[in-house]
Parts: sequence; C-alpha cells; structure tokens
Amino acid sequence: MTNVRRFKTLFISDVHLGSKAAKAEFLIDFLRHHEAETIVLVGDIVDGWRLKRSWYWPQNCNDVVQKLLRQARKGTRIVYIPGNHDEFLRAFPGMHFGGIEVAQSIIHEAADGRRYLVIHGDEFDVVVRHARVLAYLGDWAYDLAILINRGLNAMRRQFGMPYWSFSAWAKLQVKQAVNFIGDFQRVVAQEARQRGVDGVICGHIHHAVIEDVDGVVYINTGDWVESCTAVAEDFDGNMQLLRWSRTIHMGGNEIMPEEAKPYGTENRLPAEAA
Ligand SMILES: [Mn+2]
Repeated sequence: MTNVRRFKTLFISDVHLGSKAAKAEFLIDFLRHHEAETIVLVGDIVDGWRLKRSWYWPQNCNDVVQKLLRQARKGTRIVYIPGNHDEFLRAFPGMHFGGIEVAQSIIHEAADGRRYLVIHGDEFDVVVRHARVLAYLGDWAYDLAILINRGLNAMRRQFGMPYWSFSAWAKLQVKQAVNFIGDFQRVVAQEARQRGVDGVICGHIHHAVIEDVDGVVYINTGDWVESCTAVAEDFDGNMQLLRWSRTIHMGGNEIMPEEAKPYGTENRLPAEAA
C-alpha cells in the first residue's frame, strides 16, 4: 500500500513536459505519495518552446496533467504561475481551466503568518545578467532593467522569437556562471524586500535551496529535469525541501521505495533547460 504524506502546500516547478529530459514518471510517483491542500505550480511545467520546434508528448505527460486535474476535482486548490517556457499561459491571468487557476504571481501566506512572494523568476533575467553593473548604478538602474526585461519579452512574444536562454548564456560565459546563482538569489530577494514580504519562492534556475539571503527567506523549488525536488509547507508553516529519489525500474513494475530526502545545498550550475 502506498503511504501518503499530507502537507498544507506543495510547490513544484520546472518540469518541462514536452522535452525529452522531463522526469514525468518520477513526478507522477511523487504525486502519488504526497498530497496537499494547495499545489502551486511555479512555472515551466510545460515546455512550450520545445513543443513548438517538434511535438513530443508521450503518455506520461498526459498522466501528469490528468493526475493534477484529478486532484483539483477532489478539492485540491491548484495555482499555475507560468514561467518563460509556458508563457503562452501568461495571456490568461485570472483564468480557470479544469479547476486550475492561472496567476502571474501570488503572495502566499504560510500557516505561521509569514508571507512569500511566489514567482517563476525569469522576470529578472536582464537584471541578473547585469547585476554587478546595476548594483553599482543603484536603484533606478534596477527598476529600468526590470522594465527593459518586460519590454523585451513582450517583443519576443509578438514576433515569435525564442526566449533568451539562461543556460546557453551561462555555458558561454563560464566565469560569470560561477557568480550567477548568487546574483539571481540577491536580485529575487531584493524584489521580495521591496514588496514587504518575508520570503520568496521561485524556480527557473533549477537550483533547489532554502536559505536566508540578506534577511529574506529565499526558496527555490528546483526542477524535475535533473534533481526531482519540490518544496513542502507543513501545517505549522515550516518549509522543507523534498528530493524524490525513488528508483523506478522501468522494465518490471516493482518500485524500490526510498524516503524523500531533504536536498543539500551543493553548488551546481543551472541545468540545460532553465
Ligand atoms: Mn524558466
């Protein structure tokens, strides 16, 4: 029998369904063993860019969608915050489909009263890329860079241009890539501070972690391309990182159970699909 762990909230991002790297089977297995009152999908769940180039949608991608829709029918609140790879959904803020609500970003109030800004994170790509110069120039430059980022994305959408890729850039500029995670964390934490919340929950850079960044709780949900991580809030408002490391033997049906382990803070560079 499967034993199910119940949480107040689950945060999941960067599944990249539609790309061959997506670990859909692992996510289905994870969802079988974890339930929550609310599930927040923190962007890049579907990889629209990949699908546009060539259609790849095996049955297990449907299974993930079905599983989530079934949860919604059973009363789980599901919020979908689009990322840059599923930004086609950004045209529908406030929309509901199959019981799933779409939002640009949300403020999540945890059981302990702490408030978190929940956002995918690509909104700050331009800022992160030029974080060092901007820090030197000051607040006005930050604000301007965020505006430019928004404008560039709108233009790309308009002309059907592919999204500028973080990981491709990070690979080209190895030296900067080393500083990249820290820059991203500081920029996102600064946004949270400006909005007067206690913390931020985001995805995008495929680097799962919970840590204090300049007095803000910085939480990154990681991904289901490599690390298979999610963030769970218990009924007291405690946030924890879950890593789903069960081994699935695809040949037979047997599953080797292994406890979901808290994810360490090992340093690694952003993965392929960010
Ligand atoms: Mn992303």
